[in-house]
Amino acid sequence: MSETNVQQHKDRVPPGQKQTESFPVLHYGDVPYYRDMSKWDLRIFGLVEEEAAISYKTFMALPRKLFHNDIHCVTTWSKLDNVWEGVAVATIMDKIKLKPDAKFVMLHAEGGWSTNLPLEDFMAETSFFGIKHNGELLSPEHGYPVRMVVPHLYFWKSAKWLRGIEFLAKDKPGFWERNGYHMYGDPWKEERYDWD
Ligand SMILES: Nc1nc2c(c(=O)[nH]1)N[C@H]1C(S)=C(S)[C@@H](COP(=O)(O)O)O[C@H]1N2
Ligand SMILES: [Mo]
Repeated sequence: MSETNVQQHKDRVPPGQKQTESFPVLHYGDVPYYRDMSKWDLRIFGLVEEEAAISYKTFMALPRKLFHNDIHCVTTWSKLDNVWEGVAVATIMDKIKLKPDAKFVMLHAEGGWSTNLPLEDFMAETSFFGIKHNGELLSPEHGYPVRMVVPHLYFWKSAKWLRGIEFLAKDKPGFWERNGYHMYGDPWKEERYDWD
């Protein structure tokens, strides 16, 4: 389908964005192609009473939910009506006791990439750990086996190949945030770059 035939939903597309039907692949660095999932884990660390590491097997056995959302990339594409299968943030966080000064989160991806967001945004009911997109397991390019999805912020906050969740007292810039992107990234306020 050509872009001109896409059904337009102007009210759902933030300023400066264009609707797309495709699912562009964007990231810095190399795509990890996993062979042995026995070495994969999701680490939970920083300002927690007890650090944790969730194995692939345990993570994949967690209860899942469907999430329906629109996503907005800072490079100006927006993709509406995504259906995801994933694990609610609360499913993991119900088992984690945070220290009282935990106020921010750093998401760590395979290979060292990172992105930061406030605890409140991470804990939002619309944020989740994505495993399937539109009925298919995430491809390696889109973040297999697990990516964060935070649809109310620009899509760069949705870390692909998630491997770590770190709780912090103070906000700290992740990879793109150190390279000029906005610390928060609200698409409705066009918080694209740190001078916006
Ligand atoms: N690990 C990791 N996650 C990442 C990135 C990255 O470079 N590394 N780029 C972000 C950016 S800028 C965008 S727009 C989205 C793109 O996701 P997609 O390739 O599934 O469309 O992933 C985000 N998550
Ligand atoms: Mo992006």
